[in-house]
Amino acid sequence: SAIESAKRAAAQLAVKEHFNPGAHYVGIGSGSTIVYVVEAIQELKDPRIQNIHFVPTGYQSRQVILRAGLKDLKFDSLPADTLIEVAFDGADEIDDDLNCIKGGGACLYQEKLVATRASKFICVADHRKLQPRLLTNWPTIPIEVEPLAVTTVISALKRLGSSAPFVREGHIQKAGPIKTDQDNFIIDAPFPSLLLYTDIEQAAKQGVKELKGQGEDGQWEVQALAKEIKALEGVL
Ligand code: DER
Repeated sequence: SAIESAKRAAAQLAVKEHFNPGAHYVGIGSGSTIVYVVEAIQELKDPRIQNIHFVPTGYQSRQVILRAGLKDLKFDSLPADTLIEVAFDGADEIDDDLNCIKGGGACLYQEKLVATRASKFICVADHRKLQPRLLTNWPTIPIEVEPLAVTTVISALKRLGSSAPFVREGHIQKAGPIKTDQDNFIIDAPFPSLLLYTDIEQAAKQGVKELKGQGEDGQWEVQALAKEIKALEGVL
């Protein structure tokens, strides 16, 4: 399909530009796009690849590495103070500043562990994932939660403005909640599309312009609005 070929093309470009066959440690993410990344690495047919330790980000990721005949290394076996040269992974949505929504595949915990230990994080995705702001196509923020903490986290998310956070269920493939590779639950928290600071700034400038047109009262309002923007700057 067109989407699969877009994923494959993105993976081949990512490997061509950012994969070094002489690397010692390479992170491998989870999901379907990452399969094309590993295929592209194999297609290089560079013998040095057999000396690389590929660090998985969960059970499925490790299966992709092993099925390709590559060497895997558990994250906690990485020598201390050693960085993974590059980590490849997918995402559910990405904005122009490369902020990502991760966790559609419920592997975000180890994905973020590996990403934080990598010198370079390469997000591989087809065009559907790139949006001007997050929560456009992907309406929820996935969060990994210890089962004991579910009710606490749900009420905290509601206070943060999430309309109806819910525990991800297996539905037809599993009765009840799904469990992550760490034996935790996933809460999917719906949030309205993220307001960018520039949105607020734009609205404030527009507001000031309109108020200035209202003479004396407008001036007072302008000061009040300026105070509000200052307060917002503290929050954002
Ligand atoms: O869970 C994640 O963040 C994964 O990277 C995943 O959602 C991306 O999956 P895909 O490559 O199958 O879209």
